[in-house]
Amino acid sequence: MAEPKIVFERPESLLPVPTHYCPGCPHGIVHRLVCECMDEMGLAGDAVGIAPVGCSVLAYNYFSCDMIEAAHGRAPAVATAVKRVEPKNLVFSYQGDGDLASIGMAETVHAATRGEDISVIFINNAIYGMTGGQMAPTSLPNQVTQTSPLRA
Ligand SMILES: Cc1ncc(C[n+]2csc(CCOP(=O)(O)OP(=O)(O)O)c2C)c(N)n1
Repeated sequence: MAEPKIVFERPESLLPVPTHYCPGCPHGIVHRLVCECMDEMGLAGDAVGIAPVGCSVLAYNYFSCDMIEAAHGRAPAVATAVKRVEPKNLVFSYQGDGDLASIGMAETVHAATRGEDISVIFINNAIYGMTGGQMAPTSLPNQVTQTSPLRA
């Protein structure tokens, strides 16, 4: 009889620990996708990730590569510094929309304008998740959130 073919495995660079995310949260799925890419490209040993403030603040517990925690919204600035010191490393930030597009918009826009050679993983769930679902700059017109409960 033919050996069963394995079609679903945990990526090597995704640590084998349970996450703290709520059921159905996309952070775990995106962690997996990032790790699949790092594995495919053979870059996990040379990667440095920057974790944000937000629900994925503990992302450093799940990636097997080196990780640094940044203050709220400041991940692109930290990533810029790491990349300039270690240009051969893959340097990526992992940020929610509150972190990236609200408090950290200046760092995001300026890193992009400077053309920094970093990767930014942007997780847009259209609200501030960690603090309870408040309206974010990315919330959609008429979106009901904890701080905008009435539709216009
Ligand atoms: C300087 C500062 N301001 C505000 C907060 C409160 N705070 C913590 S997480 C967060 C929003 C995070 O939302 P988002 O980046 O969209 O990530 P999510 O939790 O939805 O994954 C805020 C406002 C903080 N920790 N530090």
